[in-house]
Amino acid sequence: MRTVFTPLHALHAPATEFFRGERVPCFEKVDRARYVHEALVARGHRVDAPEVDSRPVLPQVHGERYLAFLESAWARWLALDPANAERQPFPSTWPIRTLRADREPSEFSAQLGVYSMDNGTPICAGTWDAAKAGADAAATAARWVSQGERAAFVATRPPGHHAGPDFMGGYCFLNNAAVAAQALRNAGAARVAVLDVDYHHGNGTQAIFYERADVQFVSLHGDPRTEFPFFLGHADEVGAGAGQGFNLNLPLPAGALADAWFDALAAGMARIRAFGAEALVVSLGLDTFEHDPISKFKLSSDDFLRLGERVASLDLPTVFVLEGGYAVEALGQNAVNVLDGFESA
Ligand code: OKS
Ligand code: ZN
Repeated sequence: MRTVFTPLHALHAPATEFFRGERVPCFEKVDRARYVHEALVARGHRVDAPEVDSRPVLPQVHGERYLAFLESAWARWLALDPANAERQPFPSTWPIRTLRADREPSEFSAQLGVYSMDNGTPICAGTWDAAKAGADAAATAARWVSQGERAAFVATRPPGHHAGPDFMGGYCFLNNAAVAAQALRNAGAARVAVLDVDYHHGNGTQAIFYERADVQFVSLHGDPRTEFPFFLGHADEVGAGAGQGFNLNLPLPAGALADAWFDALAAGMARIRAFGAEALVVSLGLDTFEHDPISKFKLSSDDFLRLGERVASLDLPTVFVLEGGYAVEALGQNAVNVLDGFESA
């Protein structure tokens, strides 16, 4: 399969995140993409650098104010104190119920609260450049597929599916899957489906397309009553306005086994067929793996071959975008298994 990768992902390398009240090394680490890249090369998949600038697409899926904030965030953090070069900014105040989000404060960390859904998404010096390179990679894969490639895989990090119209969260900054879907629309696909198979609900992707009928969002994920992102991903979220009926959430209990997961996948795929999608984006989280350190589904490495086979049966031009997956040493094998399953079908 044609795949797109850039070493610029390594510019995003924050040191720590908060976990159970402590600072711990980030789960979303540089090595993730390194292992995936190595496995792609070892398996003989063609790997190219991004060759499309996603800038024209970004404001179609994110607000300009958010984009400007994200691009300038590190420089503004440094401007507060040169010693901040050795520190990571985290939000500490959020405009939740009864507080006003419509009067944006000028203070940096307050703005960080406006543009973040959590304190789990650390920014560092290279975050913008890495995230932008990832969005460029997604736009590149979309171009290849719209020009006739059957499928392409985006081996990128940081991930994207929690990043919403105007906020970061869940390790995500720019929504790569949304960029790919929008780029496919721009290239002429009348209807695009996004199938999100990450363990976590893709709240950002859902939010971006929630009122649109041209991009369908279908997600299987751990039930938000117990799993991140907690505040979106329920079965009664079906889309709104023109988008009503074009959003499908299939939450499963934490601990769900592969059989139940594949039943939900079949239900989601039936809805994609009924929608009449002309192109498909798969938000390919691999944190459904049985040995993932932060998730609770039970897919085996062989199940990822089956996933690839099932997705191929939709018979659509397909862009795979890497999302989560933190069992780092198995990540390459699991990613390649999806691609090999797809190509064998
Ligand atoms: C705790 C981190 C919460 C989990 C983030 C999940 C990221 C992910 N602060 N999304 O698909 O894999
Ligand atoms: Zn995830």
